[in-house]
Amino acid sequence: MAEFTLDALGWNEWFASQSGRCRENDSMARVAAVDRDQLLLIGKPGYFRAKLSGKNLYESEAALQRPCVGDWVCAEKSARDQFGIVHAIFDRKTILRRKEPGDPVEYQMIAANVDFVIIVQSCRYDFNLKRLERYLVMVKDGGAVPLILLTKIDLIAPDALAAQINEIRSAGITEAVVALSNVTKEGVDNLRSILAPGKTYCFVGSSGVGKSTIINALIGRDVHETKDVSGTGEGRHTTVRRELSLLENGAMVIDNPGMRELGVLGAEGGIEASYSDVLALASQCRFRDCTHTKEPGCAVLDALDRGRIGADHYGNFMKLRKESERYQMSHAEKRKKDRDFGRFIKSVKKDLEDD
Ligand SMILES: Nc1nc2c(ncn2[C@@H]2O[C@H](COP(=O)(O)OP(=O)(O)OP(=O)(O)O)[C@@H](O)[C@H]2O)c(=O)[nH]1
Ligand SMILES: [Mg+2]
Ligand SMILES: [Zn+2]
Repeated sequence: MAEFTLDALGWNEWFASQSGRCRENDSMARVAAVDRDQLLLIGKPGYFRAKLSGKNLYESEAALQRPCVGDWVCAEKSARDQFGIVHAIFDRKTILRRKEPGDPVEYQMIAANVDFVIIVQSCRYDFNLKRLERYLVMVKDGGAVPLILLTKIDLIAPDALAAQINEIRSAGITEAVVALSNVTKEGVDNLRSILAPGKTYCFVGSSGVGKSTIINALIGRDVHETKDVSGTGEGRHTTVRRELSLLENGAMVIDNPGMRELGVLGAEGGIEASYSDVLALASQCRFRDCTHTKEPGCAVLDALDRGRIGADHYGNFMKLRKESERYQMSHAEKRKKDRDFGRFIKSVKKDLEDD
């Protein structure tokens, strides 16, 4: 099994100053992936599986405090154990988190301790300045450095690409922009050359923009599944979990599911920009919970009747709205499960104390 130095995995002074929280038999390791209560860690001896210690489970009921990809942890693992035990999580140097849809505002961790976040947009279907600006805010908010990656340049003319870059610069955005094609490979070496050993790069962006494809190209083999996009250029959420991988040159990359999967739709996605006319109308409906299908006083249906908005536009809006609602519902159900699980843990703890 490969051996690693902690420095190669991104260890630095920030974490070293906290190493006092590890126990005698613990060693330091980094979270490469999270699968429910199981963690894939990478440390000096290489990759190994681990679980949270019981004590850590109670303390980390808040989603943001649970270990996520990129975290540094103290873990105890002897050769005969199948799983290591995580005793502590280091304070994060940077965080990447996104707002959950809903009120009050809640956050979901995307990754921890990433140095750079590569914001990916496909210049053919996905390019959107407003969304790019929101991503930039999200990245800077957590302390990482943003980079901008435009993919699929094989699908547009060079002057159209130049116009997009010009649009980015005109908006006062000064971050590095790399443009590439995974088909012709133009620009791939350019991206590779800016990835530094020991640094961690997290790729974010809509589904189908080519995140996994470019990461596979950087790794040199297909470890991340990719899939064709539909005719409309809409992705299909091929990647379902976050995973940190090591490149040959020593840089680390984290793949992510497309942001739609994470529920950006509605809150931060294109729906707002593309349907601002319908949303403005919807705010004038008589009922606050109007579904715009049959209610009296519905401003959206009224505009549809008068031909002020097209039937296609209305249909697409309703389709997206349904999709977004389905996501929010499943999200609420998931949270309920998390709460029930928290109660279960508490009751077990209480039983133990009562004994
Ligand atoms: N023409 C063209 N197609 C590309 C390019 N990069 C990726 N694709 C294709 O776009 C599709 C989606 O690519 P993925 O890498 O799966 O996209 P993703 O961003 O990982 O998507 P999620 O995992 O759903 O978030 C695949 O069919 C790729 O072959 C490119 O530069 N040009
Ligand atoms: Mg993917
Ligand atoms: Zn309405």
